[in-house]
Amino acid sequence: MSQSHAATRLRTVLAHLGGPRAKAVLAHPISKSISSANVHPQQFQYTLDNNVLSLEQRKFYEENGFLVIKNLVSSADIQRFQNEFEKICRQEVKPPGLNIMRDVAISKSEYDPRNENMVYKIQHFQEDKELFRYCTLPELLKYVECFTGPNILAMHTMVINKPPDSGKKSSRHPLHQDLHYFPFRPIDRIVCAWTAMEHIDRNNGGLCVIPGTHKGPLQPHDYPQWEGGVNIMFHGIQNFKDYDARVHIELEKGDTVFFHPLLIHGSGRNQTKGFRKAISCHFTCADSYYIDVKGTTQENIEKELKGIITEGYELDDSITLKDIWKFQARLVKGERTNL
Ligand SMILES: O=C(O)CCC(=O)C(=O)O
Repeated sequence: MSQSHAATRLRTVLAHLGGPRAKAVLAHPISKSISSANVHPQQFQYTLDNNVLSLEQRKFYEENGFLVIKNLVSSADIQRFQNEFEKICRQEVKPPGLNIMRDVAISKSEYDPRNENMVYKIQHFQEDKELFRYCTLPELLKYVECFTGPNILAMHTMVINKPPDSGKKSSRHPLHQDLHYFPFRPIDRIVCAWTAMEHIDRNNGGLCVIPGTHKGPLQPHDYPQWEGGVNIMFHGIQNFKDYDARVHIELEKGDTVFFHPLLIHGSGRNQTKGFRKAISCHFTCADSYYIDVKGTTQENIEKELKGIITEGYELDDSITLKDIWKFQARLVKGERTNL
C-alpha cells in the first residue's frame, strides 16, 4: 500500500471517530486497512438496504467492521440503567438468570456483590425490565436493523463496570472475537451494540478494535497466560501479535458502537480511579439457526458457558446450550420466525 493511500485510510477512520478526538487515536498508529473507499454498493455483505445508514456509514462498516453513532442513547436513559445496576448490586432486585462477575483481583473472601465497586460485570439481564429497556430502545433498534434485518432477537446482554486496575492488569479484556461465544448463524446478521455510560477513552480502559478483522476467520480462543490472573470467561485469541493495529475508540456518554461478531476487539486496563461503565447487547436476526459447536474451536467456551447459565437459572445439567440460548433470547422487533 502506498503511503498516501494509507494516509487516506487513516483520515477516514479518524474522521469517523470525531474531529478533536483524532489526536487520541493518532497516538496509537494504525497499520491495517481501515478505509471506507473502494467498496462498490453491490458488494455490500455486512449491511442491509433500509435507508437508515448513509452510503458513507455503510461503506465504513463494510470495510472496518464497526460504526460509531454519536449521542444515540439519552442521558436520562443512561441514568436509569445506572440506577438499576446499583439496585441489582445492592440486591434490591434479583432478576432470574442474571450472572454477576467480580474482578479476579478481588479475593473470594473480601468479595461482597452488594458493593457495586466489587462487581466487574453483570450479564444476562433479559429478565430485568428496566435494564432490558436498553435492548428495545427504538433509536437503537433503528440501527440494529441495518445489520440484522427486521426480525430482531436480543441474545446476550451486559453492563460492564470496569474497575480501576489493581496494579495486576487484570482489568484488561484480551483481544477476542465475540462469535467465539455464539452457536448461532449466519454470522453477518449478528451485531453488538455497545453504549458508553460516561466518557470513555484509552485511559479508563475503553474499547479497542482491529479494523477490518471481521473479514477474517474465527480464531481459536482460550485464557491468556497473564501473571496477574484473568477474569472468568475472558478468552482471548491465542498468540495474537499485531498490537500496533489497534484503534482506541473514544466515546462520550450515549455514544454507541455497533460491531460485527468477528471484529477483533478488547479493552485495556482502567488507569483511573473511577469505574468505567458501558451497557451492551448482542442482537441477531430471528431467522437465524443454531449450529453444533462440537469438534470446533468453540467447544471450550460452550462447556464453560453452560456451567454459568445453568447455575444462574438453577437448572440441572441435562439442559443443552441450544435450549438455554433459545430460552434467554428475547424478541425485540418483528416476528420470532426461527431460533
Ligand atoms: O467493555 C469492555 O471492556 C469489553 C467488553 C467485551 O468486549 C466483551 O465483554 O465481549
